[in-house]
Amino acid sequence: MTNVYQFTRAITRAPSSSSAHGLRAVDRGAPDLARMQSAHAAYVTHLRAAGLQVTELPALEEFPDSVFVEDTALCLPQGAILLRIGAPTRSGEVAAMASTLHSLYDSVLHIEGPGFIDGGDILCRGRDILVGLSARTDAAGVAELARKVAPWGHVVREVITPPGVLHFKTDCSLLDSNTILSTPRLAASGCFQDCRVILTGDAEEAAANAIRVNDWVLVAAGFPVTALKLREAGYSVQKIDNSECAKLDGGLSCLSLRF
Ligand code: CIR
Repeated sequence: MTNVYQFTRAITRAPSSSSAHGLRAVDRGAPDLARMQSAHAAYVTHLRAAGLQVTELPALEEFPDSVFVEDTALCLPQGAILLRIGAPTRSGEVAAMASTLHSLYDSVLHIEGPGFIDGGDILCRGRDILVGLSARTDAAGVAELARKVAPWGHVVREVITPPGVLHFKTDCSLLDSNTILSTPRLAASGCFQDCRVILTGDAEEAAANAIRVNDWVLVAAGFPVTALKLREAGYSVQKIDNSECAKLDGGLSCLSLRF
């Protein structure tokens, strides 16, 4: 099994000018498109600086949430799996990702349904894959994923996303094969008992969705306690503006597929 945080490639999609119509649980105003584009460009720059070859896809105006490419697919060393996004307005984003994955992978499977599963609910720890049930991911979706990845040697464990939280990974990130960054509310569910857990700082739950990419941990800017905890634990931290995506309940992991 390859190292869980070492990647050579990523896929991103430019924010669309329809982003103002993106889904959100609470309306804190429309994202500022210019600031979102500039933060997205910085994100891509940091992925490249971390050593990744980045495939940048064009914006899809008909899908306001399509910048959040993570939800469309699961990319594993053995192949990719096109998912079945739980939000009806987003289901067409999966077909829009298919040709790119077919060009990069020999093996591309897809979740056929009737269940639903979003990439934001999937945390890969190498052989073990944790999937959080959420308002977007149901038990049938988890079960189909488990059947699809079993021949590749992966084992899926169904876990719970805290109530009111969009996705499982809204509240956690993998820092290395044995270390998780988590909010206290998710860690309290007991799903990380076999790991070392670094908790986000008080009132810094929005910092939990970070990404470990090779030697770097990319973290949303504005959460100094969590950033300090990560540095003290020995990680190299790169802060990135996530203010506009946060208005659409999106975090840093949502903005790329990494493999
Ligand atoms: C949605 O509600 O689907 C988008 N506004 C945000 C998706 C964030 N994606 C993710 O957490 N993987």
